[in-house]
Amino acid sequence: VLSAPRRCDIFCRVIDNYGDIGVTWRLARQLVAEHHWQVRLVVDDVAALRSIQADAEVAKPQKGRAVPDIYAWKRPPDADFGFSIPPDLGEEVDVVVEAFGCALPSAYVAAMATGAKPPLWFNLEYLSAEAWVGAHHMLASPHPQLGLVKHFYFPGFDESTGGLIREHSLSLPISTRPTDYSDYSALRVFLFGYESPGVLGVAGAMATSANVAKICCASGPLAARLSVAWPGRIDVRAFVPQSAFDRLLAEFDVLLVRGEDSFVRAQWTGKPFIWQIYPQDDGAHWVKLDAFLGRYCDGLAEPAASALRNLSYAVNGRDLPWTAEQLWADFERALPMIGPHALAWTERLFTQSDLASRFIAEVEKNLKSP
Ligand code: TRH
Repeated sequence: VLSAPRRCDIFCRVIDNYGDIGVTWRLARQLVAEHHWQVRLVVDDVAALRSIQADAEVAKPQKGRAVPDIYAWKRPPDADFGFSIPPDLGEEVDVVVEAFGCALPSAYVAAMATGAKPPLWFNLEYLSAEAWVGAHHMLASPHPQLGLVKHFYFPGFDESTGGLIREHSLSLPISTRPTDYSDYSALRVFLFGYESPGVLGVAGAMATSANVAKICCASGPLAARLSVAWPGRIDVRAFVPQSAFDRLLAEFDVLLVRGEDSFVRAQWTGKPFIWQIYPQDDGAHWVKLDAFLGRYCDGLAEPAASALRNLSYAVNGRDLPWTAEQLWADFERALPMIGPHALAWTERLFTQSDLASRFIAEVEKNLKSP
């Protein structure tokens, strides 16, 4: 997509963990590096951002650098920013992204309405494979007083949605170690999950499997628990910068990932993976998990589809009439089918345009309209 180098402010509040900032940072970085946008990322938890990026990338705002400028969003949210945001905002910014309904500071919203041409305002939603997402993508919500319009931008898995974040620099195969899934006798597994009974059970089954040669776990509460439960069996991996995360995942044959961003990155490897979805109090995550599995397992024959589904349910904590050991063994046996299926899924996703391209197309369309 051809685009003018737009000026964009992205706001993010970190609810917990690294997904909110992981997604927004990735998008901000791509808009700058690949589309030459000027992006200011305003985040309330700069420490979370530091955990996922190289220190070299965190610096004071500086014009002309190929990385987003980072601003601390101080609490309470309407208090001042770490660096001043220009008051004549309408003149300064073309696009505003409110990540995951984080609620922009009211003074900022008021300033948005004062420019000659108000900026385009998007709420970037969480990723979901549910069928309704396409119909809600880009729906408009007019502000009751200020004459501003916010659009809901829904990432997703098909052309009717806002797409998935995928840098242009990424191409298949990114694997550093191509796997022959017909021989699953020396598997290398990578774990980046939440500490929960479901994951602990399945990780224990991996630890006792003769077919698993290596288990690496990203440092954190899960790695700490597993290291105690399976001394000598778990390699704890320190966090790598987000820009090195794809290469880390590509070292392994089977991945367990979580949340939103690592879930998408696992798919770019083309490798078999199990998704531990971020649990929601009202159980809404089960619907989302099933929506994804419905799409992902389409075309995967039995018994492989059931092996993948059941292991996914077990990891996410559903009570099932089988042990974790039985479910993991079924999954191992199904790998000769799941392996090629995973790659075909990824290749299919690669034929679609990526999120930033679709986002920019919406921006250009809306900026041109009177
Ligand atoms: O950390 P997550 O579980 O994040 C979340 C948040 O909890 C959020 O509130 C929730 O709404 C959302 O999930 C769905 O998982 P996620 O999304 O995978 O984010 C992790 C980020 O950390 C991702 O950008 C990759 C990055 N990362 C690294 O950069 N280096 C590493 O070594 C590891 C293990 C992860």
